[in-house]
Amino acid sequence: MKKAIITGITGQDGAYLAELLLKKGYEVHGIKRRSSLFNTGRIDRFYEDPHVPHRHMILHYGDLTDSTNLIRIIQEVQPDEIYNLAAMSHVHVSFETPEYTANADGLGTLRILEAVRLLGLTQKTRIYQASTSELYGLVQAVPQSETTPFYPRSPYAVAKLYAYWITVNYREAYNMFACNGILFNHESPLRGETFVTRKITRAVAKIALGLQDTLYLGNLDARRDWGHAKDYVEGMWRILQQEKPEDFVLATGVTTPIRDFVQMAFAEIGVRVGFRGTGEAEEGYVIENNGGYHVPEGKVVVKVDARYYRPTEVDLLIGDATKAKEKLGWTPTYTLGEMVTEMVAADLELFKREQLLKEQGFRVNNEYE
Ligand code: NDP
Ligand code: GDR
Repeated sequence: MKKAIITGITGQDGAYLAELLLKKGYEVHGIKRRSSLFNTGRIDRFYEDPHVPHRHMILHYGDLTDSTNLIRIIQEVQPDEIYNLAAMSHVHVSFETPEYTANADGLGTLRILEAVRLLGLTQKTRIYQASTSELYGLVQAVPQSETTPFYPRSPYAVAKLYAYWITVNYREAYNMFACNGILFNHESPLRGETFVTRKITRAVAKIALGLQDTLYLGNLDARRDWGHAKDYVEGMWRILQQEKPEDFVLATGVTTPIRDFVQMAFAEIGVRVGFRGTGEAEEGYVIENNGGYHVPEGKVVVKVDARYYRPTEVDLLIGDATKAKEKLGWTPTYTLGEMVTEMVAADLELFKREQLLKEQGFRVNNEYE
């Protein structure tokens, strides 16, 4: 039975990847941070209690900023594969916490590579590094592929640039099987609530149910190449099954402005949204409502709030995943439309459940005084 360690197992990708590896018969070891609240909501579905004999999924407390702890876990597990997904992954927040981001996202990767080297596992353990399309930053050329120059535009991206190159360096210096997946944005119903797609689908669901009035967003002009996380974790696994360690772009090749994502999400509840005005004065309003929800025509549902602008922005991402298609046989299976449908439906269900609980007199979200 193969053993894999997943750092960041409690995150969006960690959850989908753990499920995939369990299905493939792996023993999965997840590293999770201690938190004052449970942070295992995304993996509870397939989590196994420590009292279950012959478990296939085991959680370890750990943190990418603590090398002794990483060395101990890697020594204990002797993994065949490590997927380094843990990171302070929010681009905007990285401007507020640049030093921590460099530590966790940049040096954290070094700590994993160095642990594997010090433990003499260089010829046993394969390492996947979660690199990102944010490396391309200020547009140099499109579509972006493995050979497009990098120009990072945030503390997050700069930290990930270090992680990218230290992975390449350890591969070349110590003959390690260490690979970068340069993944373009990927989303799902499990996406963190403050990333733009999930922020939009949650707001659409809440506006439909009368639980929210307005959705405040930042730059509506930015364009992203959005895929589905389920497809992308399959790509991560394939990257580590190659004969030779190499770096790969995973992307859909389709780019969409934030504004269009908003319109697609509202269309899911039968509401057609139009935009008027420019810059900070731009707003989205209801042109037509053919759905069953009470969202009156003319109502302003989207406003721009400059607090969500970033000091430096990545304007356009569109990926070229030809290499992954040719060498890994990887192509995305979800269209953006299918993903938006799934995300809005999931958030509608979430908030309908919350509404029902409230109507029945139950507290939700720890509403204690
Ligand atoms: P999430 O933010 O959903 O998950 C991040 C995970 O990292 C969480 O489990 C989090 O724990 C954990 N984590 C954060 N800091 C530390 C730390 N110091 N020590 C240990 N664990 C830590 O990210 P995604 O699942 O979306 O992304 C996975 C990886 O892929 C990240 O590295 C991200 O930067 C990268 N990436 C993501 C893309 C995307 O579009 N989703 C695209 C390209 C790259 P907790 O739950 O406790 O917060
Ligand atoms: P990104 O994702 O920065 O691409 O990083 P995010 O969803 O945060 O932003 C995408 C674009 O939307 C614009 N935007 C807003 N973003 C947020 N979060 N909130 C808003 O209100 C808002 N309004 C407009 C942003 O300016 C940006 O242009 C994600 C993360 O998962 C990274 O970890 C990963 O490396 C990259 O994707 C690929």
